[in-house]
Amino acid sequence: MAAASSRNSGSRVRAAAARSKPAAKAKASAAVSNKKPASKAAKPAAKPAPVVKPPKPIEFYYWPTPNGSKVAVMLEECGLPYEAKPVNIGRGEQFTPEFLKMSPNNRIPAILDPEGPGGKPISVFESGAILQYLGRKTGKFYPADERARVEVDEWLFWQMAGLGPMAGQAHHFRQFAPETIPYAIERYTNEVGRLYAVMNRRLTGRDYLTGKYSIADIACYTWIVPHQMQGQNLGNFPALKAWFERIAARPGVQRGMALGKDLRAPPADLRSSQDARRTMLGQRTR
Ligand SMILES: N[C@@H](CCC(=O)N[C@@H](CS)C(=O)NCC(=O)O)C(=O)O
Repeated sequence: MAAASSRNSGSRVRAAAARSKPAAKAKASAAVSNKKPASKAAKPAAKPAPVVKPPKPIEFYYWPTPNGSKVAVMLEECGLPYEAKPVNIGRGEQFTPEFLKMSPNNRIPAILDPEGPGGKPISVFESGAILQYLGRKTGKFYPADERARVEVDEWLFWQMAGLGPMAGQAHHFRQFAPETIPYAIERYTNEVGRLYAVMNRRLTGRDYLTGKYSIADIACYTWIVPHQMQGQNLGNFPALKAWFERIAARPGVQRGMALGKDLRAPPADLRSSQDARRTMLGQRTR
């Protein structure tokens, strides 16, 4: 597995800096109180400010694909410190025993949070489960109110079970399949088009899939980014297009989408690289 991306140290510092502010204030006020003239009666020595340890970074195992980018966006949006650990899925790094311990389905993304429940490490695989975990951990983009949460879950699962897999098949048959199979191309392009129309209807008169910007929007967004590879024209879906541009304008989304950009291989590389083809497209029962 490759070493942590240096791009990421920036976000780690940024999140850590935000957290250290209260400690800095506490120190400053302690310093001010120390300057007071000694009073007649000796006062007990001021308690030293508690040491606030910066949170340990979350280890983020990823490759810059729609499922990997979802989690990158969420980490950036939440301002969580993280260490990016690229897993080159074209070279088969998803099959290493260390990775399979965290992600038994040999798929990215996965995270390892050294400060999980009870302060103990926890690993999570499946992008939807990771988004929910980070949402619960931070209280961000995943409402605690049950009615609002059910709505977010509905659209998150819609993406996980519908949009993602169908768009993935469209990518496969349109760009990567060794032979052109018109039936498969038509079937998956039509199904993705149907799903885009469902989203377009949902987004008509709304800014986000549910009440507020949430993990459901994040999950769907990264799958709409490669709409051209799915044979879709956003111009046919005006509400979806407006939503897409709204999400794309968010700085956290832009930072998340930029993670690992330099690692991304153009589709033509996967089509022509025999090794990557065997690894990615030739998997059988193990
Ligand atoms: N349902 C999984 C799907 C993950 C997935 O398909 N990941 C792909 C990249 S987007 C992968 O790791 N492929 C490696 C392989 O095919 O061996 C999730 O959302 O986490």
